[in-house]
Amino acid sequence: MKILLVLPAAAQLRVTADSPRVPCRKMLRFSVLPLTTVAALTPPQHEVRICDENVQALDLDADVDVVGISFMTALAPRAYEIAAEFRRRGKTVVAGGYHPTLCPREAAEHFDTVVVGEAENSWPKVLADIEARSLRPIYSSCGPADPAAIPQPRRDLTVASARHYATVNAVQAGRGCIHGCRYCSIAAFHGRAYRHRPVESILAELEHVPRCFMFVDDNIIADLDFARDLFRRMIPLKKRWISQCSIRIAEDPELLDLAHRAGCQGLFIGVETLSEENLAAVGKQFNHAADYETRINAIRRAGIGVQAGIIVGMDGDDPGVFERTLRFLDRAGIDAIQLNILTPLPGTPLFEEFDRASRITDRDWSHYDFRHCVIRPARMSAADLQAGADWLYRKYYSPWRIIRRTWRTLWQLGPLFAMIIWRLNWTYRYDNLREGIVGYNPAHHPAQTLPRPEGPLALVAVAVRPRTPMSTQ
Ligand code: B12
Ligand code: SF4
Repeated sequence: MKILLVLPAAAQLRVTADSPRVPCRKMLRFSVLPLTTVAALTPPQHEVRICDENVQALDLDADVDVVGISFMTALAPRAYEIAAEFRRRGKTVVAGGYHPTLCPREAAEHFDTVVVGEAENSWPKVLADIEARSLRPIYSSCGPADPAAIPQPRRDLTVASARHYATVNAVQAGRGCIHGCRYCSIAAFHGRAYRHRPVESILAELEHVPRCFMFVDDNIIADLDFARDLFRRMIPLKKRWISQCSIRIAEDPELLDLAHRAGCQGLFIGVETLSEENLAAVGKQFNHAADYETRINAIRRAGIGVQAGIIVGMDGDDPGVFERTLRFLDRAGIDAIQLNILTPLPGTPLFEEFDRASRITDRDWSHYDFRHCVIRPARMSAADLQAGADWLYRKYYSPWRIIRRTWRTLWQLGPLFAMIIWRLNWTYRYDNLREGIVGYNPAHHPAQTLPRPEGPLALVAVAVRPRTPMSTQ
């Protein structure tokens, strides 16, 4: 059979036949592993192609028999649109990934079949059943996949489009996480457990991966003994990589040193919030707000850059949270942030909690991209949460802050990392401008409401916006 595997993209980021230019945000594009992994699990008698709508227009009239679509919650509406188009053309459409796993019944309304969980245990069976015309509506992975069975991805399928990504060289050392943060889909998908691949298999894969790559693990230090063993054995390979992990790496100087010597250049770390009350409410007590600066310094002193994940809109957040967070970020020596508005993703304990309390105000999944307020916050209005988050993002990525941060990074971590941080920071700024992010600081302007212009007008709006008199910039 001819199989097409698709990653849908949000409307503002999508490449189409009418708008073929790939948006200039290479630094924020990485890993097509969901597709290249499923491709690698496809028995060899089938022909596989992939399409990531972020970089390539989707051909709805493609000559294929089966279309597999991988999607997270924010992309579910687009995935359903694509599925409908292909079904209209007589193709068999299969759903997989985070959203179909956590909302299988909803996905089943739009697809011929839904693969719940990891593809390792079910994808070959799905294809065999399609050929035998005995397809079932839902296939559930019978238990977690054996990590030793995770295949090397089909990297050959990404060669043509690789130039549009920060890196397509993504490697997965393990899946899941030992923690159970209430807002996180990882525990909802994998259970509160971490399974890693055999170190030998990872090292064998790394032989075929260029010098610079990314571990897409959500918490690469979830199993400390494994992490130590992996890092130690990676030292002779002289690779350079980035990954994600909890801030607890800073508690272990030996592990930090090993990570650095193994080639770790930067880590995405879930700092999330400066409030202990918030941390307790979302089950993230292993973060200690009082220690953030010391720990971030320890990581950077080890020669590793830090991008922080920040969440605003938790129940302990009042309108002062945006300015407090900005001041902390200015002090803390963080190289970049990803700012998220608290979003209860379906399937997580947080979703149950907000749903029970009737605090979910928007069920348009395309707004579940962590940039839209979809809840009724506890200590401010939804409009203030949206505006405050926009304001914080815009201020953090203001030109002079970017220059100051890059200078500090150059001084502390050297020219290569400084160059990456420079490009990453400007990409975030460009993204914000393109999306027309303006906002205001609700602590000073509780009654003010500014529109969120879209398209090219957004650039003009940002350029001519009135400066807020109490602005910290
Ligand atoms: C790299 C990454 C990205 C990249 C690329 C995404 C991509 N699709 O490749 C980028 C930077 C673009 C990205 C963006 C976002 N991401 Co992201 N991302 C990841 C990350 C870290 C790794 C993805 C990956 O490569 N996984 C490796 C593959 C092999 O694993 P997998 O996807 O689970 O695939 C297996 C199964 O799910 C299944 N499967 C998957 N697809 C398919 C398809 C078919 C047909 C079949 C049969 C099976 C199948 O089989 C696979 C093998 O077993 C994941 C976390 C994670 N561990 O997966 C988060 C994750 C997917 N992202 C998430 C989120 C929330 C986002 C954002 C919305 C917000 C944000 N702040 O990051 C934005 C989206 C913005 C937008 N509007 O587009 C959430 C999704 C949760 C949810 N319920 O929707 C995750 C799970 C992170 C988390 N901690 O919760 N992300
Ligand atoms: S530590 Fe990170 S990956 Fe693990 S459950 Fe918490 S948010 Fe999710």
